Formats: sequence, structure tokens, C-alpha cells
Amino acid sequence: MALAHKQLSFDSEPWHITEKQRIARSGGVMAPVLVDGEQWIRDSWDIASYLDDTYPAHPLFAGPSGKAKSLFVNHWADNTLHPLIFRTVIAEQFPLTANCDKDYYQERTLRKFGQSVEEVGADPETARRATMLALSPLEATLVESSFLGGVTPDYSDYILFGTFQWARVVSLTAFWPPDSALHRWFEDLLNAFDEMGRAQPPRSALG
Ligand SMILES: N[C@@H](CCC(=O)N[C@@H](CS)C(=O)NCC(=O)O)C(=O)O
Repeated sequence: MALAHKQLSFDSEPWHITEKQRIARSGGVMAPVLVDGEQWIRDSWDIASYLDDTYPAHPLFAGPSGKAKSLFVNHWADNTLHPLIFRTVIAEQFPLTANCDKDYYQERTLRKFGQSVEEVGADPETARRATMLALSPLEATLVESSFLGGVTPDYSDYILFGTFQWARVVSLTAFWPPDSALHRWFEDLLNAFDEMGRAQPPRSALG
């Protein structure tokens, strides 16, 4: 979404979480990684910062104050929303995980949560309610503002869009009602950039 916002053309490559060697030049072990000529940049936040520094047209951040607020959204997504959404969707997601990644995924979950995938995903409904509660300030904001960026989206919208796009692709869970501002906002972002976000189909009831 950040690359599309900046009107930069790109190819994206799917990656298995166990393919660490393939991204070794980034200096890290996680996706996403941006490869721009000779530069390898890892971590979404650093990628967004690199893009705005290197290609100033169509800014992702509205100046230093806008960037600081986006950083808050980034930490809120990573520290609050991701663990709640993980607990909500992991029971549906894990069976979709490639066989070559399954053991590693279990290990990683144990390292992160101190529990197995099955234990972390044992009470999705409680986790879903906790997620909805955590989302209440976002809903209240989107009632009054089209996007967190104001009348058009900025990087803070894309951080959260990515979070819910993950949930949309792996899970049937509804995190908001159809008449909510969150629903309107998410649909607007799915429609953005010639419906780029819809290229990934939602999880279907058939699996
Ligand atoms: N804060 C990082 C998080 C990156 C992250 O958690 N990536 C996951 C996939 S979404 C990953 O590569 N996991 C592999 C692993 O944990 O070994 C970012 O936004 O880039």
C-alpha cells in the first residue's frame, strides 16, 4: 500500500517463514523486506521511512508531527492489536500454514507466547471481543474523519489496513459490524489503487 501510495512500481515475492537464507542480505529474519537496487531494507516502519526519505513525492507522513503519530499507530498495532488478532484467528490460520513452516511456526509461537498454537487459539471469541474493545477509539475517530490521514489515507492507515488484511485473508471473523465506520474505512482501502487489496481473496467459508 505504501509503494502504491507513492506511485512506485514493484514486484512482490511470496516467501516461506523458514526461508531465512533468501532474505539474509536484509540483515534480519523477518518479512517484509524491500529490495531497491543494491539496498535491502527490513521492517515495515524502516521501509516506509526509507521510501519517504528516498522518494519525497506523495509523502506517507505529514511532516515530523504526522510521523510521530504514525509511530504510535505502528506500536499500537504491533503491541496491542497483533497479539489479540493472533489469538482470534490462529486456529483458522494454522491449518493453512505450509507444511514446511509448521514446526517452525509452533516453535516461534512457543517462544513468543509461552504456549502452543493450540493453546493460544483456544478461546477465539474472548480474543475477538477484546480486539473489538481495543478498536473503539479507532471507530470513534473514523466516524469523524475519513482516514487517520484526514481526507486521504497516510501511512498510519496502511499500517492498520495491513493488520486487518491479514485477518481478512486467513479468517472468517468479523471485527466490526457492516454499518460501522471501520467497515466503511476498510472497504475504501480495499478499493484504493484499483482494488489492489482485493487481489488477495478473503477467507471463504469453504476454507
Ligand atoms: N515489526 C515488523 C514485524 C515483522 C514480522 O513479524 N514478520 C513476520 C511475518 S508478518 C515474519 O516474518 N515472521 C517470521 C519469523 O517470526 O521468523 C514489521 O512490521 O516489519
